[in-house]
Amino acid sequence: MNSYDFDFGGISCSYDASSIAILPVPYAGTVTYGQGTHEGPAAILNASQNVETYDFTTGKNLETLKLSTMQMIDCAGEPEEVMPRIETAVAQIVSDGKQPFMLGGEHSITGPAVRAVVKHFGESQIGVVQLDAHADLRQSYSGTIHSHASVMSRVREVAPAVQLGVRSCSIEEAKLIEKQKYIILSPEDSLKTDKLEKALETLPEKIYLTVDIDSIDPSIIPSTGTPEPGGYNWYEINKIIETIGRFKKVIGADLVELAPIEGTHAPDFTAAKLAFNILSIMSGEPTA
Ligand SMILES: [Mn+2]
Repeated sequence: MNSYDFDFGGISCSYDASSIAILPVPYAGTVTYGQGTHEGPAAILNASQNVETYDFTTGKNLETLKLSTMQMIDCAGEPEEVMPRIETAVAQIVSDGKQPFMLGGEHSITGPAVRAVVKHFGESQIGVVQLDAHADLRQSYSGTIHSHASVMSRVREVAPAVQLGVRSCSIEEAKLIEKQKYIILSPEDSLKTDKLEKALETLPEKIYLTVDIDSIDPSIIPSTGTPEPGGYNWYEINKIIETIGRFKKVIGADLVELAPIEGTHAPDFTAAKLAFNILSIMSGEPTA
């Protein structure tokens, strides 16, 4: 399953008329544990066809979103070849005045997307919020600086970041976090509104939001490369996303690391619905 015939959610604006461009990036080049993240974009696009566009709990009508779904990025080749393709595609979307929303793919794809938005909006204009089980702060991993386990090191080279939901890292990363005074909140701390607001206050108004699906508890999402117990439940992650949307302007986002398990479609559907909720805060769609 490496191709798709779908527009996200069955919503098909022309690219010109759209305000958000969905960019599927089926990259899995540096995966180190569970395989299958290259199938994530197609699984999310497929599941999104079955998500009700009216949300009874929030009163949001997602049919009002102006979405266009782009061709999948060609992810064949070494990371040094693939990363520039991603940066170029995201740069084009933002220079056309649209918000990029990437469907991964493994987490390393966030690095070039953040570089593109920082180049477009200017240094110190963009902050990054990451929802993730892992700190992803290794300088390099398995011989490449473009590893999923290094993505926040790449991000922090170009933009300040707040990392939420983190519950796993190496001792070297823990020392780095302490030395650099990086703002990294556990799932529990990030759910305390005062702590979350204080963390968000350190960032510029414009935010790139990167959501690793493993920030959610693996009992809900077993379909991910590196599952880590102790994550958010459905209501918790949405509460955090809502809070980010209330305090910041989300100018770009991604949802990464879904590795679909054949026959287990609830995680794919959950990811598609989460994508809808992220798109909803990006568009500023009012809550009833
Ligand atoms: Mn990650």
